Amino acid sequence: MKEEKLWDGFHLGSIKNNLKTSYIGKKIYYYDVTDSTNIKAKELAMDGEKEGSIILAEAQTAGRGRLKRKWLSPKGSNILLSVILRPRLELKEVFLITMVASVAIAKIVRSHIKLAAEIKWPNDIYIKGKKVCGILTEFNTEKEIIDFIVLGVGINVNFNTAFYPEIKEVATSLSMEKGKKISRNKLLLQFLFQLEKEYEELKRKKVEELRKSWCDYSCVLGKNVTIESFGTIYYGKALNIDKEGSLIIQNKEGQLERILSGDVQVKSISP
Ligand code: BT5
Repeated sequence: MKEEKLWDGFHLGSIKNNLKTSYIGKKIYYYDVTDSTNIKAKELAMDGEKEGSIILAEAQTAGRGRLKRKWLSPKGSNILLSVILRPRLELKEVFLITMVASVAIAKIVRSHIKLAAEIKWPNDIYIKGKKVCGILTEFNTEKEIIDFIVLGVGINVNFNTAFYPEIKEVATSLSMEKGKKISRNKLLLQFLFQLEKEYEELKRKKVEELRKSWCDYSCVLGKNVTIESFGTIYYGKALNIDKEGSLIIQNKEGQLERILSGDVQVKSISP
């Protein structure tokens, strides 16, 4: 009798053969288990690793989100990835990289998986009100200039979140939404291709186009929101996002407030 395989690892040979990028993903550091792909990527970047190299893992023992939060992912189910980038950006422009990744993910999920992915400010991708992907952009600076950026991406692909009480009410996966298993290999190839495309556009200074795509996919703009940002609660209508990624909201008194980062709850759809 054939032994049933519990999970299928990434097929690196096939990924390399089918990769349609010029530099993103050309070099892959692949781990069965690691602490965090972002930690590994930072170490490599500090040692001078080239732009475009990626760190891919089947499981993480210290997968992380913002503010020391945990990122959960059972072995071999999802995409756990970090990309080393070396853009010429100023510190205040770093959010553009999160925008590039968000737009790339929303586009591929919409066009290839045919699910209505939306971007939830500042760093999530949602489907039908549940989180399917989180992005963690980290960086090191040298003399006020960005030396490298580590773009960490966790996409729930074949993850049955129902078994994880901590997140089951708020998280979903592509397979849960689609009702069938999704190929991680194909999705990874599609993501790397789209990421390079969007990143190249950014290098050509197409910031306004990027911002427009981001706004088109946003599930926050135009809605009444509650935002918790570093211990302060803000209420208002989300109006826009500026070039630096701050969310502009209009409070009840009609004043505009600019919020750098935080956790959003969408309250209701505005007329
Ligand atoms: C994020 O943080 O959403 C960024 C997550 C980035 C993870 C990737 S995986 C590859 C790379 N290596 C790393 O170590 N990290 C990156 P944040 O917005 O702070 O959201 C974290 C919160 O999301 C947690 O506190 C949970 O509530 C929830 N969460 C944890 N795991 C989740 C999952 N798999 N799907 C959906 N939500 C999850």
